[in-house]
This record gives sequence, C-alpha cells and structure tokens, in this order.
Amino acid sequence: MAEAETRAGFVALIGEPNAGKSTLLNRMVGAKVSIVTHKVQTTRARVRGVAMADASQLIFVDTPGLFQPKRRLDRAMVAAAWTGAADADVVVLLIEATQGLTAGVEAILAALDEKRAAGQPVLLAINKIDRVQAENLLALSQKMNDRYDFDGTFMISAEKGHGVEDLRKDLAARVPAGPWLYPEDQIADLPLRTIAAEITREKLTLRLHQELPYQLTVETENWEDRPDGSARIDQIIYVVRDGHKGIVLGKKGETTKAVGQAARAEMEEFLGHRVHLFLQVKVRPNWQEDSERFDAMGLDFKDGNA
Ligand SMILES: Nc1nc2c(ncn2[C@@H]2O[C@H](COP(=O)(O)OP(=O)(O)OP(=O)(O)O)[C@@H](O)[C@H]2O)c(=O)[nH]1
Ligand SMILES: [Mg+2]
Repeated sequence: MAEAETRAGFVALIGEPNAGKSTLLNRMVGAKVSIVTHKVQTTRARVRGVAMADASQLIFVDTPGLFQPKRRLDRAMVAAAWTGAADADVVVLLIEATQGLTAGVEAILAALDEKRAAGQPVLLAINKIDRVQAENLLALSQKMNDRYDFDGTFMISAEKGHGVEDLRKDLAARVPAGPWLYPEDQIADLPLRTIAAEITREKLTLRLHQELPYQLTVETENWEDRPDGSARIDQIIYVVRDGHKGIVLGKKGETTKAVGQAARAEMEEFLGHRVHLFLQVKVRPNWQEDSERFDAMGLDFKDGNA
C-alpha cells in the first residue's frame, strides 16, 4: 500500500492582543511553547510550534497581537506579526467571541488584503466560545463574513479545546504537498535559552501589576549543562528605572524569589531535568532603544523605526 502523501506548511495565527493566539498554538502543539497571560501584548516575537495532523505537518506561527503601535518595541512587534502572516501558507485570524467585531479587528481586516500574499487563504477562528451564548455566535459569524471574504469560519475554545480538531483537519488539507520540514519529535523552533527567558517573563508578568511587565525584558545570559544532568541558568531582568528594580525584587527579594521558583519549576518540566536558576535585575533605562535587546527577543530593531 502506498504511504499517505505528506504535506507541510506554515499557519500564521494573527489577531488583537489577548485573542488567544498563544493558547491555540500550545493546544495545537500539545505542549506549552508560547507564554500565556491574561494581559495584552504578552507575545513579543514570532514563536513557531510544530504540530502533526495525520500525514500533514503544521508549523504554527504565533505572532504578537496587532494594535496601534506607539513605541519602537511596539512597532517592531507589529511588524513581526505582519511578516509572520505574509510568509505563511495559511492565515488564521482569531477574534474573541466576547468582543466581536471591534475597532481593532476592523483595522486588521482593513490591512489584511494589503499585507497578505496573493491567493493566501484566510480563515476566521472565533475564540472563547465557552464564554458566550450560541445564538450570539451565529450572528457574529454572519457579520464577520459579510465584512470579509474568509475561506472558512471556525468556532473554537482554544482553552477548552472545542472546535480545535475541526480547524486542525481543515488546515491539514490546506497546506501544500511536500516533505515535512521538521523532525517528527520537534515541537518548537525557538532556542532553549529564549524559551527559558520567556518562561521567566511570563511569571513576572503574572505577578507584577500595571505597566511594569511592558517595561521589562528577560535574557538568558548563561546556560551551563552540568555533568549530573542538571543545568545552571543565569538570567538578567532588564528594567528601565531604579524604582522598578525595587518592585521586581520585592521586600527582601521575595518577589524575585517567588518568580524564580515558579519559573524554575516550569523549566524543569519543559526540559525534563533539574534546573538551578539565578536571576539578576539590572537597570537599563534605554533597553527599548537597544538593538542587542531586540536581537535577543527575535525582533528586528529597524522594524521599530518610526
Ligand atoms: N475563556 C477562555 N479564555 C481563553 C481562551 N483562549 C485564551 N483564553 C485566555 O485569554 C487570555 C489571553 O490568551 P493568550 O493566548 O495569551 O492571548 P494572545 O492572543 O496570545 O495574546 P498576546 O500575546 O498578548 O497578543 C489568557 O488569559 C487565556 O487563558 C478560551 O478559549 N476561552
Ligand atoms: Mg500571545
């Protein structure tokens, strides 16, 4: 019997901040490769996760949320998202069922035709359906399809998993025929150092209030695999002000300690071995104007030019 024809392709997940793109990527991959928080603008650069669907390999590209950028970092994030979309075989636009056709979604639709590649299919995924009544969903689906010519519409809950398999099946048939692009056991295309830095940034974002999470970045400075199978990971948390350093550290360093414990536990689960994590907080007032920091994040500094 002939083997099933293999297929492989890139699927970009785009949408407003907080739509649930990273949650969907993680669900498709079956592991947490992209960080998730209840706050907007969590994802800062493209994150690739690899998922299988029968004989198709789907490389999901999680992107930063699309919004009106003001700062250099914001502009670079939004540019990274559009590049991710333009390079993909299929685009999936996620919107929140609870929010509907917002001004932000309207702006994305207005830009989509200009940014998408010719003939590139665009699917609509209405997410967070676990939070709305079914009758409202049908009306929203109608409204969205009146507004834009989508190649398909899916009602999903990325968090609970509803509808996700239907979307996966559809995507499996849409990506082009061809050999798989990644080894079968690979789930992410992101350096481990970056994943480790992202885990710490997630724990900081969950723990810190207000604007602070948007003004810090985390980098893995050193990674040493030890003979006993454990790893020593040294990371730097860059903040913009002395006052922020105090908040990130907390009283007697208790905030950094709690963040470090949570991050270490998750790194150990991801890596499957013990981790010794050392966090240091540094004040760097202009890190958001620092091209090295953008490189470390996987962003293009020039994309941030006004
Ligand atoms: N109720 C519900 N919540 C969801 C669902 N999907 C995602 N969320 C929540 O929505 C919030 C944002 O999810 P993310 O996956 O970080 O969203 P994102 O689109 O990646 O956000 P950015 O990276 O900021 O652009 C988190 O609190 C998720 O737990 C869903 O299907 N139902
Ligand atoms: Mg995200």
